[in-house]
Amino acid sequence: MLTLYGVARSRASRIIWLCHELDLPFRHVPVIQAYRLADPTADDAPLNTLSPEFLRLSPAGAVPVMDDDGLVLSESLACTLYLAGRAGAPIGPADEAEAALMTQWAFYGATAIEEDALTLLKLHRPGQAQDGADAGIVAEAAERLVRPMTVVENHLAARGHLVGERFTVADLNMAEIIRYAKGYGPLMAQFPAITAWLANCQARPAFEKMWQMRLAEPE
Ligand SMILES: N[C@@H](CCC(=O)N[C@@H](CS)C(=O)NCC(=O)O)C(=O)O
Repeated sequence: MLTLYGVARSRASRIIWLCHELDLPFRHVPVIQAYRLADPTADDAPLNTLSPEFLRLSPAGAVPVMDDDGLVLSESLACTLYLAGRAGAPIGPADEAEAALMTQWAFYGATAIEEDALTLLKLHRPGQAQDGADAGIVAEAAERLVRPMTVVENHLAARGHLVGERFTVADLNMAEIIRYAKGYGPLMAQFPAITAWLANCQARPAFEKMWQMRLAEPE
């Protein structure tokens, strides 16, 4: 039995979405990020990323972590690639070449896109006037994103999906990363193929199931 540690309002969302795609049952332990609690060390604090029992499982003190019959794995993208690799096509790889391409896109998303996209999510206030230091940081992050997102845009415009011309874990991982930038209109407007692809990814019933789980959790 797969056990997943991490609230749905974290990168655990990637694994939850994938489990729903694969109809893979899992036990959910909603470990919350310590920084979201006033006093994560208080006696009555919920299980969080600084709780000693969680740190014994994951010394990095970050969610998600999963335990698959004794295999304890952290890093959300390692988790999704592992589960999809075991499941195989259509969501996972049909062969080693596809597996390599799925790994390539996961690394590209994590190293070239995720950090700046997260900056947009954290600092941009959609629909509100923004000035001061945050506005500059947001503008710089968006500027840096143009190059890697153009790579993704051109690939999607030509192929429709990242790997194998079907929805796979490569799309799921990248969609979850690019979701962080979705609220920043001036950037997204430059990428019509990404915008259409992201809408299709998020229209999938498994995404919707994951999203409802997030919404059911406190902000
Ligand atoms: N690269 C890691 C990042 C993990 C990470 O930073 N997780 C955040 C939540 S999404 C966290 O647990 N932060 C804990 C904290 O800062 O207290 C992954 O993809 O799993």
